[in-house]
Amino acid sequence: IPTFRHYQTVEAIHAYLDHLASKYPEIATVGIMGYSSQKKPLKYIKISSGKENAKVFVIDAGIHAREWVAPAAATFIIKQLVVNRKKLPKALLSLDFYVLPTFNPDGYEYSYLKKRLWRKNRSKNDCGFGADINRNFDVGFGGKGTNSNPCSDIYPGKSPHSEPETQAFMKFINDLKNNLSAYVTFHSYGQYILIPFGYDLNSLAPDYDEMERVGTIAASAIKKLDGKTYQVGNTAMLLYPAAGGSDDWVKTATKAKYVYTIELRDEGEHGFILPEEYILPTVREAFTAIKVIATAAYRNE
Ligand code: 0X9
Ligand code: ZN
Repeated sequence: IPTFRHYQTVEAIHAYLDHLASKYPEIATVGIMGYSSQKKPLKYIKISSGKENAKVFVIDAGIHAREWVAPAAATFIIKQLVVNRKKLPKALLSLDFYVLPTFNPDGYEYSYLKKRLWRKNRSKNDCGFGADINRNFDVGFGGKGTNSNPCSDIYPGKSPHSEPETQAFMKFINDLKNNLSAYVTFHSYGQYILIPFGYDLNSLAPDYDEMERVGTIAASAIKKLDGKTYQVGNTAMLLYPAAGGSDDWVKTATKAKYVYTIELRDEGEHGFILPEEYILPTVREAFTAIKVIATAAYRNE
């Protein structure tokens, strides 16, 4: 049972999902969308509204191995949606949530046990191991913010969708896509609420203005917690252009209106190595953003 005082192993996070599914079988079910290159399950939890044809909200985290606070945020959100269900507003009770807390379990474990600043997955290549899963999608594949050297941290893989984690995720989204209304992928760090597209400059996604409006509400709600500032804007303009991201792919391949990449704490003081005392305040910020986005998704179509 996570307390959010410590970063958890992949096994502990997966065990928590199984625990919730057995304790709350009416609400929570666990599934496996596929397997990583080292054959770890890509485990997700479905938190059901119990309503037929409910709108779907997909949340993932941990596409980058070293961004440990992101899987913690996804785990906290799961806990709020399942264990603290009685406290939830109607919008959150009316959506079906699918949460994948560890998108890159091989990389996370490698970062946890061997090399703290590892970013990519652990698939074999000519340099050794690893493709950046967030460069492996087909939207602008191999373009800005990528490097074809397999030793690079932003190596996109040998071809679009070459990585097993990418393939499993795509199949999973394709199965849900008719009802998909919102998608949030958690990363760290920088404190940004990023809006597609990110593959190139000067390319705003459909619904950009609406996403910006809702993102701005989320940032103000976050500010009321501990006074932290999250900047809201287009990925390529606010952060940098980077092709092949999961956000751009979801926005292109589905009808989801609300698609964001959220970069959690901090602003660079500790960077990826965020001390454990900041886990709880950070994951609360993540859940606050999800509440705002879910409310908008529930109201708008
Ligand atoms: O570079 C990334 O993949 C993300 N930043 S991070 O520092 N966590 O690595 C930002 C991704 C934003 N989305 C796209 N560029 N599509
Ligand atoms: Zn990241």
